[in-house]
Amino acid sequence: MQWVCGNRVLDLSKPLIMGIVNVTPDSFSDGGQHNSTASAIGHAMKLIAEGADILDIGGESTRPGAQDVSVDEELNRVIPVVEKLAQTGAIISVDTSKPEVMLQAMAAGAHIINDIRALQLPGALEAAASTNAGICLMHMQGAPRTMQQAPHYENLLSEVEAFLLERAQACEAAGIARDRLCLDYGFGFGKTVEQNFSLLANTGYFCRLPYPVLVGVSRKSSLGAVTGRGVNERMVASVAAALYAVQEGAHILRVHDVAATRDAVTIWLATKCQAINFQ
Ligand code: 9MG
Repeated sequence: MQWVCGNRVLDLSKPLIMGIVNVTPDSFSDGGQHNSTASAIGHAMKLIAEGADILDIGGESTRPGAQDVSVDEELNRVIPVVEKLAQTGAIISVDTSKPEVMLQAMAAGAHIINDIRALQLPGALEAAASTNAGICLMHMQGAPRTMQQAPHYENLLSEVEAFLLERAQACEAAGIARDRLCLDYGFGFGKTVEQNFSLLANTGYFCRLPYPVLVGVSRKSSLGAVTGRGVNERMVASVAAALYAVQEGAHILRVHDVAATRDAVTIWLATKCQAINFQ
């Protein structure tokens, strides 16, 4: 399987690692450490050195309860970082729901639009369609500020699947080729702990669809709920959950801890290769 992202074609025969670069002063796991352009760029370079295949640059926190950020503020945070990192040849994803940010990020050299709102804001679908970006469509019930208040599903898997397929069809109807799309069931976005683990356990259910699947479990509160660990102590839990997703067929892992995830995926691949050789 391949994912067409701008002028790049990503080979998905092995899992890819998307490193998270938050340019948000209130980011839940970076504590504002990377809120300046320079420190975000420095952090991104470190993630590349650790083995990131893609960098996901975000200027708006998506944690539960997070406040909205204006278009201008998001542009000020994200665009200088995208411009600089694009010069390095890295594959750049922009984590945004705002059409203006999508357009300016693509003009600045980004390759992927990662939208937790699946291009549902006014003008977002049209903006994305006017570019050649790869698109990640994510499922969320509700909105970040309120999504954890009372998540409810009659049938979790089929409702998430129906939403993702509806958004993919809307994209294709707007002229976005199927090979530019990627789906994400949205671990942590309007789901209980049990629902999150049910989705993770059923990653393969989504991987049977004709789209690549991106999974983002890194440092999320459901991992803390099960392990009792604080946000900065969840690396092992994050890697374990990511590896479960890979074993189920996930194509892209969105992670904070690139080096640890890279090691885990390398061992998983080495083992898988032997399993194939001795069959
Ligand atoms: C921006 N962001 C935060 N968590 C995410 C997740 O799980 N998936 C995607 N695609 N984006 C996310």
